[in-house]
Amino acid sequence: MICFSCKNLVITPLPLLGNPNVGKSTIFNALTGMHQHTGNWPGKTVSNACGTCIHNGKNLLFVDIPGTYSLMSNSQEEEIARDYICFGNPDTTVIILDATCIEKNLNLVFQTLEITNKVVVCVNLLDEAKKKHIQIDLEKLSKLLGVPVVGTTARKKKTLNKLLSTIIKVASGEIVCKPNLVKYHPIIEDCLLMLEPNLQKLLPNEQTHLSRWTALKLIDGEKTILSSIEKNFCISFLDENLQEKLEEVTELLHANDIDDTNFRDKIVSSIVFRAEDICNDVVIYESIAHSNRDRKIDKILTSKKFGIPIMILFLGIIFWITITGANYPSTVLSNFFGYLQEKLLILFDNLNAPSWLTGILINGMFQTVSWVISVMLPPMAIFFPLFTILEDLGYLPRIAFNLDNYFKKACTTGKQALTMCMGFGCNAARCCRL
Ligand SMILES: Nc1nc2c(ncn2[C@@H]2O[C@H](COP(=O)(O)OP(=O)(O)OP(=O)(O)O)[C@@H](O)[C@H]2O)c(=O)[nH]1
Ligand SMILES: [Mg+2]
Repeated sequence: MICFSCKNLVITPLPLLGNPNVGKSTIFNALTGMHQHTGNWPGKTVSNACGTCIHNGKNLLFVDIPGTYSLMSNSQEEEIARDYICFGNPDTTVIILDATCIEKNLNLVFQTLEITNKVVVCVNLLDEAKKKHIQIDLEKLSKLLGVPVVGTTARKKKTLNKLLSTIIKVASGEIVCKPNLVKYHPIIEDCLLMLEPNLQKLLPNEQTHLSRWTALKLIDGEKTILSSIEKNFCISFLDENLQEKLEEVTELLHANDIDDTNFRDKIVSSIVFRAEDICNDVVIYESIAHSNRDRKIDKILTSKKFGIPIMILFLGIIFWITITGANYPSTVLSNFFGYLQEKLLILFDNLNAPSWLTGILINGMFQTVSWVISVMLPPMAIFFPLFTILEDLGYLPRIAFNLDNYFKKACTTGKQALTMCMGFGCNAARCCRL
């Protein structure tokens, strides 16, 4: 594990964790001066990226983690995030939330609080929340979660100062977090208490705080995470005493109608209800009409009946503008390069250049480059700005949502639709020109 010195204290790399598209990379770039890919659709960051920043004379190392909705390892991104938080043992984990939909984001917060108590919650996109007339009581949120909460607008760098100082305070122990964990079904809580003592004996001394979370995973039987825990901490869950307790726990759960089919549902629903309660307490919608209008538009754009036709219409218009619109600049460029080529041929002729040199330089290199420019540049110059408008309107994530089911059948996700559209847009325009 790399550690960074902060004068009197040593801080391990600080992960920036959060749902997709909440501004992790934007915050990361603003803090470190790096250029991680940002954009208005989920899933741009696919691997961890590191960068440093100096605050009040202290060096901090941040890690931009791929966006994830949970730490339950349903995808590669979730596994990367989960492994970093579980086994990276960071001094502080920064969880970034989208201020416009805190409720959905709290799931990840509660899951992370099971693993580490050194957490700073950053409520980003406050400017967007303001536009949507949403107010958030950050102080109350902090009290309810039991960890510090800081509000930011990542595009305004100065709003990040408080975030930095809070991170340092948590990492140095100046602020001690006392997270309020979600309470599950009473029988599940009893089962966790039964397993925890055995797990505390089994886990390495510095990891005993993971006993509750590990107990949950054991009952859930999440194989990939359990084998990761065994491998990373060099332990085995085949311990006789632990297995006996696990059998006892399973019997108790079965006696209360909780089994493999509904255990995870019960966990998730407890988290969802807690998130809902917290949001009812801390989120104030100043204009119900505004939020209702957004919901109505969203419902239409993602509905089974209209979602796909609207998407085909939008993309069709963009492809049509790209293909027909690119013809004009393409012809101008091609005429210009043709004229230039003629002049260059005359020049080479006057200089008595050998025919093989004229062939290589003018008929070969110059002509190829000029064809590529006149055919490819205009469609790209039209298509990408149009695609950016769709991105800024927030329509790209809706396309990804609409196509997710179809793409899943091809063993991928709806997010790939956006890359496909980009490739398709440029290639279609290029083919038409050729
Ligand atoms: N208005 C506004 N936009 C923001 C803010 N923070 C980020 N954005 C925009 O939100 C979009 C998503 O930002 P990213 O930084 O790419 O989000 P991310 O969390 O890294 O996304 P993934 O890597 O896909 O998980 C970009 O278009 C950003 O410009 C903010 O505070 N206000
Ligand atoms: Mg990112």
